Amino acid sequence: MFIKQVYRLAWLLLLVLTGPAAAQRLTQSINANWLFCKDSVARSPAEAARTTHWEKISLPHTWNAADVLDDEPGYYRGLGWYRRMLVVPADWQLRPVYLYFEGANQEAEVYVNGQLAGRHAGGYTAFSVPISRFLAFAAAAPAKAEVLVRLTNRYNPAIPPLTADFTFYGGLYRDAYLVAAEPVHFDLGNYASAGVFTTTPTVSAEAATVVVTGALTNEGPTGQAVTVSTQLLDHAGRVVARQQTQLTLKAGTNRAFRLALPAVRRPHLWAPADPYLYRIVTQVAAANGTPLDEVSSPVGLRWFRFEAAQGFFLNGQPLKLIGTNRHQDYPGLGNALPDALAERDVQLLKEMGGNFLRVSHYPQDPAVLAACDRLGVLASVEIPVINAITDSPAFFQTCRTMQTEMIRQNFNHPSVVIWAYMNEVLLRLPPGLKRDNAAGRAYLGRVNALARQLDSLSRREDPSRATMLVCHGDFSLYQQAGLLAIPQVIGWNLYPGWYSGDLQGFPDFLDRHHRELPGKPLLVTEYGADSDERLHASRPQRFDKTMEYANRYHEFYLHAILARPFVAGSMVWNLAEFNSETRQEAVPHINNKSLLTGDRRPKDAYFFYQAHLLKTPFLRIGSRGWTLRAGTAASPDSLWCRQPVEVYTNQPAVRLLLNGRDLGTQPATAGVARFVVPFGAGLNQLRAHAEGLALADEAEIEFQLLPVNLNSTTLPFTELNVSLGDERTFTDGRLHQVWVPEQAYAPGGWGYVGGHVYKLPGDRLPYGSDRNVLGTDYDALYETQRLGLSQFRLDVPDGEYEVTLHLAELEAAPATEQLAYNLAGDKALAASAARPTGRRFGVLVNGRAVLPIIGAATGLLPLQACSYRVPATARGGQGVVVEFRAEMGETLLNGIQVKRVF
Ligand code: GCB
Ligand code: CA
Repeated sequence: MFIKQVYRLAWLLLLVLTGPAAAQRLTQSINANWLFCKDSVARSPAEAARTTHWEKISLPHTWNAADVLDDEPGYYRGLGWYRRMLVVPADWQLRPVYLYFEGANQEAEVYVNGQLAGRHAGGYTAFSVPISRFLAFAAAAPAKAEVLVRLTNRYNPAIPPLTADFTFYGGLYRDAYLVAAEPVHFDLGNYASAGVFTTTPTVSAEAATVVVTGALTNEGPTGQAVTVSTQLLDHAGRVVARQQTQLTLKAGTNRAFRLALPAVRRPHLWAPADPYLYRIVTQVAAANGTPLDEVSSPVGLRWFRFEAAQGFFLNGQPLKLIGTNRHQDYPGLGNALPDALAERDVQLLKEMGGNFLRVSHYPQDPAVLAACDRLGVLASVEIPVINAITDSPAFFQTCRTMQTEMIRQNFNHPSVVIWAYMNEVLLRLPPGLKRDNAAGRAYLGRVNALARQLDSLSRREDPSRATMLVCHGDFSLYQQAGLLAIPQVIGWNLYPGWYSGDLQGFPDFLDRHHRELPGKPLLVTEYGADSDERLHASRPQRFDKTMEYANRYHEFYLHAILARPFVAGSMVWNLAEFNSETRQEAVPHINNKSLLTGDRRPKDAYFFYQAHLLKTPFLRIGSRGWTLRAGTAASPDSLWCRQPVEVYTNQPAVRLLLNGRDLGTQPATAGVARFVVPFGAGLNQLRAHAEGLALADEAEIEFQLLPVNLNSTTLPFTELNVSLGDERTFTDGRLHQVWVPEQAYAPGGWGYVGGHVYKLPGDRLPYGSDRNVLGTDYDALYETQRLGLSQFRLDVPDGEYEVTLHLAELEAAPATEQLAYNLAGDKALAASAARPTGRRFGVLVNGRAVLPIIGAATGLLPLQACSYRVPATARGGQGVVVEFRAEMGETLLNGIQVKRVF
């Protein structure tokens, strides 16, 4: 009791001595305790308040986390409402109070106590809303206020992006804050920026100058004399330079200030290898010394330039920029990520050895650039003007506002070296327009006008960074539109050997740029190939989505990039798999041109870059996602199957052991040591190590060994899963099954008899379709098929079996919304527009009719997975024979599973 009282006294004393909680700005997150309702009916806040189905949520939040993954095309793009009570302390009556949102997609109206307090357009930049005048304080009591946010992610022709290959998740998907300032504070009304901007006009190894500019606002009732002071602190917190100035602020005014600090001698420079950060703390204080507001941000002392012939230079040294792009979503969370996941992505890029992040295609969470500053990753940021523009004053205005917000909000990040403003803006000319008709030319002129506005705005806002415009691979179109002359750096998104042509098209394109635009620095802002961890091929082909093709693609591209000094840098598309709701591929709704899976596990290509970029010894066994494999024994009496294993390393050679047995060493060429490993049935333990170094990696691979002769006694037949019309192996980690590619029947073994592989004439796919097959997660299996086959047979021993047939009709009307990213032009689209013709055929298993497969009547619907399982008894050495008898159109089979029961 007594002790408690002493404590209380001590507290009181402390309060009296220090006064009320030190004045200054108070910033507090308000992520908890929101209510949400998805409602496109309510029109007004009053109507919304009457709806009863409010759901408790906390920020960050999106309403599209689930519906972008289901089989129903499209996702909710409409209104959502957020509601929250605020309790504002009584002593805030005289303080300017603001709500601050890091991002809301995409049109927001903020109401406080039923009154409109502010609005914002655009889903990727922050905004703040002054709310003091809507707060009602009764005497000395705290004010209660209800905040209501009306938000919509509907299509709006005045707001970019109009279309794009990613999902426009709706929601208050970043952090939200409540800010209470003192009446005199740094400008909180400047495009939601810090209101204080740091530049480093001259930096060299000998000396660096730092200048702070900004504005002060006096929202109080009387004029005030204030001191603005700034201190540059080194990493240890020592003041290395300071400056201050006195100002008089009339009531209700806003006044600019500028503080040039004395030069810092022999500055510790910022660079990817040593991202040394100073900190700058700028304060405004009253005449009596009471601090009123303070803003602090990182400072990296560095200088850079882009050169057309020699690429990028940092601190006077050439530096090849190598990195990735990043989208802001994560499996299961949509775009509503905690900061930690944003930071982790930058960390993963850094661990790869990357030194550049293209923050694409829109400004992202502030945590991303903060991590770039800290970890030493250079960055470009852009606004989402993608594929096309709207030729309207409103669209142009939104773009200019967004560009201004982006630059001012992210100004103080030393990692940023580029402001960009368009991505592949000529990919989709509006309907009816051609590059050579009058309307088309007029449109190109408007795009040019917008590009010029955004480019000069960026140079005016921030002369210290480069401007960039990012194009797709249609050189002459951008040339014709005059776009290549506008920015300081051109970004090219190049996919030869993926969407079109062959790999050699890539270096050819680079050389063309160098020849025709010798004065224009260039970055390869995108390149990549889809790769589905489940798919593998021994003969990889363009567009087969196997890991092996992607590996080959990256090996070729990186080599071409490194061999050309005029290529300032390159960014892989994309760091991780991301959601694009309209995309139909091996994994529907997912773009998997990436170095990491959605849950951020490394694919081989990630190791490949590590092997090239890391300076410290590195060695990893590849194919981490292919630990369950299958294959046919090398010969009728062998008990192993040879398959490739790659080891990624920056060491000269690698030794590989299989279950302790030495498989010898292989030299590592261009970062890869290649082995052919004789896998036995069951568990195979691999251990790779670099000679003479304590550097090793291990992997366990479970192998399902298939007999050559199905009546083998040394390797008895148990089950077989075959993907028809397919050259790839498909590993299903969930059911722990491996599907092998089809083969023609040979006596003693298994395979199809007759028929041909499904392939659309003129299609870019080597075989199969890339349409979303509904009712399955195994799209890749159903997307390939054999047509016109007469049998599928297996010469299995006598016994009882279970046969499962997998079927899907791939002839279907064209998708209503075509893939945004058909960079190959319209030919491929025409091919996928084949009309369903209908078919009817009978199936017999060992002579017994299963059922006639009659199109829709038996469930064989376009793009719908369908399977039938039947028992089969093999007698008298006949094996299992599945017969297909066509009555109308061709027979078909997408997959077959045969399992021995007895
Ligand atoms: C591009 C786009 C990007 C797409 C990518 C692709 O050129 O800029 O947004 O996601 O290609 O995968 O098609
Ligand atoms: Ca955040």
